[in-house]
Amino acid sequence: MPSLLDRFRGCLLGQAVADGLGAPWEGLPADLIFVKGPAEKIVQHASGEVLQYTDDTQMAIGVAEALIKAGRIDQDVLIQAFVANYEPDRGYGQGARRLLSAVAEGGDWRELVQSILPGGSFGNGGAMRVAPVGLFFHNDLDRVAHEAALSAEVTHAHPLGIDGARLLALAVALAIRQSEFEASMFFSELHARAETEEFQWQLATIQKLDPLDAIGMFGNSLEAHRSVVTAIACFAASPRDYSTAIRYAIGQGDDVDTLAAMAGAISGAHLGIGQIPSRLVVALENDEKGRDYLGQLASQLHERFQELA
Ligand code: RVK
Ligand code: MG
Ligand code: MG
Repeated sequence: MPSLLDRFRGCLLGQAVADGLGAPWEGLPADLIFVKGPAEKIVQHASGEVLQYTDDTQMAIGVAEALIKAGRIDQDVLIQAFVANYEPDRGYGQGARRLLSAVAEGGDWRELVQSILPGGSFGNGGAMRVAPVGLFFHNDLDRVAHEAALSAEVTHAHPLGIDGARLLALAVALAIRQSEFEASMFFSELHARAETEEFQWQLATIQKLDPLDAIGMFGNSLEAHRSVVTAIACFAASPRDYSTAIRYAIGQGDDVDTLAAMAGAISGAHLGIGQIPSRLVVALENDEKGRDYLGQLASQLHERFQELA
């Protein structure tokens, strides 16, 4: 069984690798990925090219850094971490880009988060970056749900954007808590904590299905309610094999960097770093906040977790 530290490493690196595998294909339809890929070949990554992660992982790094600093989600510390790390060419959502640029120029996120997108963003940006919250609070599911919502609120004011983050963080926490994946308990815990009708419906439905059959049912685009349960299903359909979970995610088409990043974070948390193919981990970019940094960040987050436990 992997150690807790291996699971922390598996989660952060599993997300980054999957994000990098999916990134070149983001926005393309599934049939084109099948023709040019296919997903199975993409996951083998024989090309030798460096895997560059995108906004998904860059923001997850910010969440981990903010947790290490404050020991909880302090929303002002978090938004400053996002701004400090922000590199616009990492492929941010349009609303997120406008919000982070405005905060960098002195704007107040509490006002911007309500005004940039009407009713607040329901994008999957709150969910794609939230995995460190699931790691850090995995001993207490109510706390996971609470802190995940706080982490989403700085950029995503819409209830669906927040619920997506809550559920993805809970999926990471449950993936750690279950040494042997057990689908019915996993999905009933998620269902019990979903707060929006849409996610409650999706999680009630998935409990009646084989996860493999459910992957194609709940969408593949960048709205939280069209991607979060899909990514969770990719993990649930392959709980013992990281590459297969990522292949399922990339095979969906459209928002594949994010589907893969979310599935990769859950799978990595469940299986640990030792189960992620090392040829993929070594292909990950290793500049300032690349592979080595992600490994150190996982260790620091684990250390801080132990201090506060
Ligand atoms: C590009 C209307 C809304 C909306 C609302 C739509 C990166 C907008 C990552 C918006 C992920 C988009 C993804 C994304 C993460 C959201 N009314 N439209 N109330 N709420 N939308 O900008 O971080 O790839 O079209 O908040 O959630 O890899 O631009 O960003 O795939 O959803 O972006 O929402 O996006 P944002 P995000
Ligand atoms: Mg992205
Ligand atoms: Mg994306």
